[in-house]
Amino acid sequence: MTDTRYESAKAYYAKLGVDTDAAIAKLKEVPVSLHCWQGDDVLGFDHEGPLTGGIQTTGDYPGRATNPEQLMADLELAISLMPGKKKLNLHANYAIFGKDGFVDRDQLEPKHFAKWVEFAKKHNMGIDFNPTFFSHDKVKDGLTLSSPDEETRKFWIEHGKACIRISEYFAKETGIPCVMNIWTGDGYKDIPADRFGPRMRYKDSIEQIIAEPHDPKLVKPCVESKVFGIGVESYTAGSGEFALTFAATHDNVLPLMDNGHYHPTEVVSDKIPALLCFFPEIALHITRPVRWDSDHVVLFDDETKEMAKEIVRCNGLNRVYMALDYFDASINRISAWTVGFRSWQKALLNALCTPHEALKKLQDENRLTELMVMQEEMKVSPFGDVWNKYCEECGVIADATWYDAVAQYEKDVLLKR
Ligand code: RNT
Ligand code: ZN
Repeated sequence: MTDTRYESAKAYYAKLGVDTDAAIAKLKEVPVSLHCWQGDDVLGFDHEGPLTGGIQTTGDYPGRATNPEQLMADLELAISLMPGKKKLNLHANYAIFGKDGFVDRDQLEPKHFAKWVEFAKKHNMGIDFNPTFFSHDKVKDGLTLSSPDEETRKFWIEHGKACIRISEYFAKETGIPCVMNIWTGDGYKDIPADRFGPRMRYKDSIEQIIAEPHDPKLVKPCVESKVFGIGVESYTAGSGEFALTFAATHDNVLPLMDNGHYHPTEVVSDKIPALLCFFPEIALHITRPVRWDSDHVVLFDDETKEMAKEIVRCNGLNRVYMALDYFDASINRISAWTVGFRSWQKALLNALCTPHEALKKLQDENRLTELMVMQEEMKVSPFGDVWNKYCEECGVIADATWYDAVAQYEKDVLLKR
């Protein structure tokens, strides 16, 4: 059944100049970073207490993972339902303290992540990493790397440096470069009296962090910008201009765009080709903002498709590090992971099955009426048959019945937590 349908879809695409076999083969090689933090509402294992720092999860669906074993078990089920190549995205607050006991974030060492390395190796994944500048009592007055309090700032700089060392350890262990992303929620709720000072301190702090010795082929530091956060509506130190200019003026630092971090009518799909004109490599956080940076589960929607198309048609699949970043606590978390990852896989496959050359030609010849007709035609292409074939080749269930395994696990495991 899949085969006949796939053969007919393949013929449809071939007429447009698209080789669906090649699209499928290509996508199997493209890593997408899966964030560990959807599984436990971004809480991690290094502190008691709520998620703070301008980000929020909402909902109290049962079954949240509360320890490393649970989180790994949940991840394992999610991964088994996702086609394609995965990387694991960890946050520093997911450190696993063994018998030597707890250390604070400025003292973290590779050994605190050894279990994660084991997990990643078992699943053939590289690892990406994030220092955690939130949910901690040393966030002073909402500030970390931009704090006017030198002791506070120093603590967080040391945390960043420790994370560079851990990132290099991940890269060496897995043989795959580690993308290390710096995001802080530093900012002010109301009109600040000094916008320059915090940014100069933020700049100096990140410079000190990246001065920690590392091989730029193994560790890829990124700076993630944000327009505002909950409780820091008026000013964020790491604004768009700040992060972009920082990356542009420092060797081997990548800008990271999170598509929830801009004004609602701005689109990251348009920013991707702009940045690729200048940066050898860039990084993305893929999320779904609903009215604000709400971090809803990624769906196969128009802007998601458009971002994937830009990456593909800029020939940027090996220049853009793609990571998912969302957290929904109101639905089954394993399903949230799976739906989001599968949606981004669909978007990439859809992009790889788009006749970009033919469409560009229409644009360059100013045949914009026909361009519109073709773009609309592509929306009803037999893409689903290519998707089914891709899932089949990856050994995962193509249709929505993958959810049966999640429902069963919810009953057997999650509801008993
Ligand atoms: C917050 C940023 C940041 C976080 C993660 C948990 O708005 O998007 O990337 O979501 O670090
Ligand atoms: Zn993000």
